[in-house]
Amino acid sequence: MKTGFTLRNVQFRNRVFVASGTFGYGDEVRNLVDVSHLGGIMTKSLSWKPRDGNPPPRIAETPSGMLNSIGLANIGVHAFIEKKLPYLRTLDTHIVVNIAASSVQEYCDVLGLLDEHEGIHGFEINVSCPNVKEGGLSFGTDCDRTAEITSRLRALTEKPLIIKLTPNVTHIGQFAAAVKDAGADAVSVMNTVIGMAVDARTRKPKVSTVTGGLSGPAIKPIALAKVYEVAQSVDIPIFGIGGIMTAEDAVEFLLVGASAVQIGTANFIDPSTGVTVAKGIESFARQQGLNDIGELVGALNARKDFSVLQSWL
Ligand code: RRO
Repeated sequence: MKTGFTLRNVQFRNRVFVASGTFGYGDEVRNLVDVSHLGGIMTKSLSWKPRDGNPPPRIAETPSGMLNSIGLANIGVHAFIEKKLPYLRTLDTHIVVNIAASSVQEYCDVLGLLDEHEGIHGFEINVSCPNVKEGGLSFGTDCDRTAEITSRLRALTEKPLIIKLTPNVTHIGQFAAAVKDAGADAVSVMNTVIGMAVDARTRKPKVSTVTGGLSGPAIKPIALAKVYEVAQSVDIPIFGIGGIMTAEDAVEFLLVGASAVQIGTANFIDPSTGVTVAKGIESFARQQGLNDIGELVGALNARKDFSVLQSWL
């Protein structure tokens, strides 16, 4: 069974990754997960300087989901290189570093510094954090800005450049087309959906910033629709993300057009979900008589003239 796929100059072992912010820098789950069964690890977003993030409470459970307002807490790029990268280099999987920033120059500085170091196989650019005042969504909801960041970063690296898009826009397909034209190799679809949870008795919002990013199975149908829209708009690979708990969920994302998937919230229940999903996709493909998991990509059986998306695109 062929499980892998190629992005630019990198051959990934399989199509299942762990999503940024749900697997730390790999070391938290040391001895818990055999990462050699994953396509790769997307690290927690890194900025130039360390950030403490937002005040607590910053996580709340919601029906079939999780609301977060972490606020880009991270150790900063220098501590990452010194303290985390040496361990990540020892892992038998690919490492994609996620970068977030509050200015175009900061994105360039972080990527430029990381690009010089061994053991990083690609970059995922976060233009879609819902929980910070500067940068974050103010970039990711502006198509020209998103394209500008992409072309500036493209000029700095030969490694795979993946732009992580937000669902909090009207037409995500237009953003995917803009970043493709600016040189992106792939897109990640999608970051969290802006949401809110309220405690009726205390009359308080359940996260300190009032609104946060909603993830988990609650958003899976939204994510499937966004991946489908992007797949109708561009021909670059899509990493599908949003509430994947099982191999069958992952196959649904492949069918609507994702070339690979990322496991996010499920890691907080069981950090080895990605390994289970990767094995499960393989047995599903075998049961279907396939030789290559890639045969599932975009293989949705749908009347193409029926989707309401067609009138938008
Ligand atoms: O750290 C966060 O609050 C966060 C980030 Br950077 C992101 O990209 N998505 C999200 O839901 N939370």
